[in-house]
Amino acid sequence: MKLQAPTSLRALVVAGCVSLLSATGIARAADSTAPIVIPIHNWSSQVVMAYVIGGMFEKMGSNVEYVPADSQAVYESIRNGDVTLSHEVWQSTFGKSFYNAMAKGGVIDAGTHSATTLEEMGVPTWVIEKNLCPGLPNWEALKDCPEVFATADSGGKGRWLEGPQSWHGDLMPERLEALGLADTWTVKFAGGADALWTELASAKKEGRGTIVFNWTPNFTDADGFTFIEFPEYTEGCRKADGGDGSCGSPKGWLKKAANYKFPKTHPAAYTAFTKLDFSTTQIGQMAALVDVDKLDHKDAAKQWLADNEAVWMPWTK
Ligand code: TMO
Repeated sequence: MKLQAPTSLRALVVAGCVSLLSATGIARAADSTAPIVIPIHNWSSQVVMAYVIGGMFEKMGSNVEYVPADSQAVYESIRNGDVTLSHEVWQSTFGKSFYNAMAKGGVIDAGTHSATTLEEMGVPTWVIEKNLCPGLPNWEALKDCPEVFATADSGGKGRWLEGPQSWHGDLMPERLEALGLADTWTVKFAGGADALWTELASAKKEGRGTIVFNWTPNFTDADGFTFIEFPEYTEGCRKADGGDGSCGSPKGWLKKAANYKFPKTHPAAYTAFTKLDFSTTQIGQMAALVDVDKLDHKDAAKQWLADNEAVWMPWTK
């Protein structure tokens, strides 16, 4: 009996405090001052977008840190909390690593951009207009024109210039094998994305056919780039997924990922991150600021933020 009075009194005081807090709005926790860690990878739109998103978070009062990160291993880093988020999860190259990390626990899906994606081998459209390999963009045309795409380093075979091997490993060499093209075609890996753009420029200057890995959204959307049409992608068709590898890349999604604690530690920034949504045109422009206009990534992001307040401000509200 004696114990009841203080207990109910305490309950009353607690209830009073709660209602006072919610009445004044103090109950909503502010975002942590701990830095939001944003990864930096090795293609232009991703780097510009990292600084665009970081700039937006800073405008909201958050602290931000940027870390260079491997674009496959980053999902494990997000899972264990070393990295807070990923803002460009491309289905073809990173879907598997993303879902593997999600299945282990610690990574959440923070939404999908409006832009749809394709990451595929292709040719500058003028190669098709000049009819350098009749039948392109159908892949079967490649059977009859490897010599058109031979280079000094390709041993007489036609060459595919792939991106850096860190993006998707042996996907393309496995595809050449699976399609029965490996006797007459070979894959060379570029050291970085810039080597792809240099190759496109020099091939054009020399009027020489070239096949390079590329993707959309990208700055090349505006130049005329045509992706080769391979046998359609189906779930599990790749060698790495147990298939025979004789398929092209998916017409895919572009997602956002986050560590599962991000909504709790930074509720306002997380909410803005879930609302954030870029279109094909916007992502192509971010890449073009660097690869066409030659701004550095940070300046490109500053310019994008200044020119597009009407786009990103509403996400922060
Ligand atoms: C991941 N990437 C857009 C370079 O294909």
